[in-house]
Amino acid sequence: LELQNDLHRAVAAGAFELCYQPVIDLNTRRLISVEALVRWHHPQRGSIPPEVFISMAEETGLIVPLGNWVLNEACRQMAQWRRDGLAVQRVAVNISALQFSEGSLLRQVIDALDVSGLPSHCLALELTESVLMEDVAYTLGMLADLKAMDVKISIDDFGTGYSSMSYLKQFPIDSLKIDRSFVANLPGSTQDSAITQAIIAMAHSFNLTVVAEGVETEEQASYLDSLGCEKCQGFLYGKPMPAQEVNRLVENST
Ligand code: G
Ligand code: G
Ligand code: MN
Ligand code: NA
Repeated sequence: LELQNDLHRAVAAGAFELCYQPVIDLNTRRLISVEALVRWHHPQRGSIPPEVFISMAEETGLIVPLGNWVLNEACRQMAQWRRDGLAVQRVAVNISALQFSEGSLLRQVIDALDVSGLPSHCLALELTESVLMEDVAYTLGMLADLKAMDVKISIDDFGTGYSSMSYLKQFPIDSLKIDRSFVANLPGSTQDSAITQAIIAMAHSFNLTVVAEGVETEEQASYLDSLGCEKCQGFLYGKPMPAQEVNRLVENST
C-alpha cells in the first residue's frame, strides 16, 4: 500500500524514465524503429520491475495517467530524434486494457501528437489480442479512428492470446509481434518453427509485417530472416536503453 502511494505521487510528478528497445530491419540489419518501455526508479527502493508497478497501475487505474505520460514522452522524444536527423522511423508505445477501453485514448493520442508536432505515422500503438477481442465493436471503431489518423497498430505478444481470424482480417492492423516464447527455442524446436511459419504466412496473407520478439542469437535472426520475417527485436541488438544511447547507437552505425 505504501508503494501504491509512492506510485500515485510518481504519476503526479511524472517521475519515470522511458527506455527504448531497438527494432531491427532484418534485410539491412539496421535499427528501423524503437519500442518505448517505462522505468521507475523509486527514491528509496531503487528500480522497481515494470511487472510490479505496471500491474499495480492497472489495478488502481493509475495506468491511464501513467500511460498518458508515456505517450507524451515517447512522442516528444521521437520528434526530437527527427529534428536531430536521426534515422529512427517510428516509436511504439504499449497500451494496457484499461487505457484502451476507458474512452480517453483517442483524445490523448491527438494531444500528444499535437503538442510534440510528431507526424502520426511515426507513432505505433501495441495492443494485445485480449485487449482487441474484449469488445469487438468498440475495437473496430477505435482502430478505424486511429487508422484514419495514420497511427500504426501492432498486435503484441501474438500467439499467446485468443483472437479470431475473422476479426483479425477486419481489424486495420499494420503488424504482428511474435511472442518471444515462440522465438526462444528457434530454430531447434520443430513445433515453435511450425508456429512461427504459420504466423508469418497468415500475417503476410493479411498484408501485415512481422516483428519477432526476444531475438537473442544470430542463429535466430538469420533463421527468421530466411522465413521472411521483416523485423526483429531482442537482446542480440539491444536491451531497452535510455534515449541518449539510441542516439549513440544510430550515429555510430551510419
Ligand atoms: O522491459 P520490460 O521489463 O520493460 O517490460 C515488462 C512488461 O511491462 C512488458 O509486458 C511491457 O509490455 C510492459 N510495459 C513496459 N512499459 C510499458 C508501458 O509504457 N505501458 C504499458 N502498458 N506496459 C508497459
Ligand atoms: O510484452 P512486451 O513485448 O512489451 O515486453 C517487452 C519485454 O520483453 C521487456 O521486459 C523487455 O525487457 C523484454 N525483452 C526484450 N527483448 C528480450 C530478449 O531478447 N529476451 C528476453 N528474455 N526478454 C526480452
Ligand atoms: Mn510490447
Ligand atoms: Na511482447
